[in-house]
Order: sequence, then C-alpha cells, then structure tokens
Amino acid sequence: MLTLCGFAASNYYNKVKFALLEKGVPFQEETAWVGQTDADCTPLGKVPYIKTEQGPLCESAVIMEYIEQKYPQIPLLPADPYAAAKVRELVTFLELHLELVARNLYPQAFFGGKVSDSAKEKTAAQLEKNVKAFASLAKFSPFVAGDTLTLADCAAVVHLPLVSGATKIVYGRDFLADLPVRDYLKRMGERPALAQVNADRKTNTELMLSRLKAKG
Ligand SMILES: N[C@@H](CCC(=O)N[C@@H](CS)C(=O)NCC(=O)O)C(=O)O
Repeated sequence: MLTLCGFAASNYYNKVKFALLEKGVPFQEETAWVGQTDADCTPLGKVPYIKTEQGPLCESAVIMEYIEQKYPQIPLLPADPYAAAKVRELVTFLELHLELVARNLYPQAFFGGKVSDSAKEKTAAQLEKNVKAFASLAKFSPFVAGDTLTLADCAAVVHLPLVSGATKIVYGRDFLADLPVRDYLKRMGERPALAQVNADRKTNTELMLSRLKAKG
C-alpha cells in the first residue's frame, strides 16, 4: 500500500492527501516532521514524499502526476491535452505565483516572527500582480478549472486559505477578497475528503505549534 509521509499541517502534504481521498486510493500516513525526514526519500528534506512498492518519490507535483497515471480511476486531469495543460497552468499559478510568494509572510502571519517592511512591500506588489493574473485564469464554476474536480482544486483548497489568511493578518486586507474564494472553500469543505483533511490539519497544526514552542 502507498504510504504518504509528512505531516497534516502541511499544505503540500494535504494537496496529495486530498487527491488520494477523492480518488479512493488506499494509503497509510506516516508522520515525518521537517528535520526528521528520510534523506533517501526526500534529499532536500521537504514533505510530502511517498513510499511506493517500487521506491520513494518526492515533490508534490511529481507525486500527483504519478498518482494520476497509476490510479486512473476518478481522474483529476482531463483526457484532452489542452484541457489538462490548462489545469497544470492553474496549479503553477497557485503554487509558484501565489503560495510561494505569500510564503514570505508566514513567519509573521503564523509563527510569531517579524517580516521586514521592505519584504512586505515587495511581497504586496508581487501578490497584487499575481492575484490579478490568477483571477483571469480561474473559473470557480463551480471548480477552479471549470465544471469538474481537478488537480487545480487539490492545490486551491490547500493554498488559497493560506494566501487569504496571511495577507489578512499582515496587511489587514485579504488579497483574494475580490474572488469568490470564500464561497468556493465553503462548498469544497462540504466534501467528505476535504472535511477529513481539514480536521486532521487542525489537530496537527496544534501539535506542530506546541512542538515549536517547546523547542523555543
Ligand atoms: N516543492 C515542494 C514544496 C514542499 C514544501 O515546501 N514543504 C514544506 C512543508 S509545507 C517543507 O517541507 N518545508 C521544509 C523545507 O523546505 O525545508 C513540493 O511541492 O513538494
């Protein structure tokens, strides 16, 4: 059976977990905190990674493609090459242009740290531009890429709450407020797979924060 390694507070871990649950793929979870990962499985020490009967695999985008090919039931990528590329395009915008940029804010937004004013200014300018670009591509009708659940939703449901939350905390304004993100997340949260991912995330986030506090 496939093993998903990492921890349930991680957005990238939850992207893979949500896909596995939606597709009905049997899997088990193995907790691996940052700093406690297996270098043979994830040479950069990042989570998630998976263990398959053929060996380990890291990088969530690669894992998602593997899962799609290995378990074609309940596909999360359209069969049409152009439609599939449009889904991958949305995932790229969500991760490279939104989440990775908003990540500059996490130390202050979520971990009691401080982000310099110049970093805040730079991040705000990048996000303004990138959110507009994402808005021109995203459909939310009712799913991010259109009328079916895709890999873009797996990314959106885990990354968009962080972008909203971090900008709200750091700038006092949700940079995604003009998009139908709240309604979308509410609708998606009614799916049993996401309800489970979110419940596990909450419990694990408390555990992660108490571990960080204990470490000092
Ligand atoms: N590109 C990686 C990003 C994963 C990632 O950044 N994971 C975070 C946890 S959410 C992590 O492992 N951070 C520790 C580190 O980068 O050393 C992927 O898509 O799997």
